[in-house]
Amino acid sequence: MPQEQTLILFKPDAIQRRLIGALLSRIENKGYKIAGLKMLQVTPELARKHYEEHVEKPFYPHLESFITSAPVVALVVEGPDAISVMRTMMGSTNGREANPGTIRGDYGTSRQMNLIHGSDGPEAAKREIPIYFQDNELCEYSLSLAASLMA
Ligand code: YYY
Ligand code: MG
Repeated sequence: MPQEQTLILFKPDAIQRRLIGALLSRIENKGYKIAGLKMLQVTPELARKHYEEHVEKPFYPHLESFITSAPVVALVVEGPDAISVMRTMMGSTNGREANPGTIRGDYGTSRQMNLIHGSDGPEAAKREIPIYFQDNELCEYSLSLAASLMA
């Protein structure tokens, strides 16, 4: 059961819809630790770095204009199997296909405005976290025993 860190973004639609608290609660209720947290405006340059593998795809211009349209909240979420468990909690990319009970399944019907980003594997997490966070912006701390048991 590896302790992992994953990069999570609450996308512009989540902020516009005032869902920061609701989405953060799901992560905290699950028992994961927040190791980093900030609000920022994604620039086109940052978007191209983050979505490197999608830059040449036909949907990329729309993705870039969406992700740069308003601020996002970036988080580093830490805990056992955090990368894959967060992906499961997010649900499928398209809100119409995402299962009820998942974030995308519960809050939206869009493929593009799908509320949340999460690293899709260990390689991606390792690449994406430093795009958004300097080392000194991440906090190391222990959770109390009760909170750790939840994780
Ligand atoms: O990892 P995930 O966010 O679930 O999907 P990706 O395939 O990595 O695509 C990144 C992002 O791009 C997706 O969250 C929505 C958007 N997108 C799109 O607008 N149209 C597509 N056909 C595919 C993806
Ligand atoms: Mg992806």
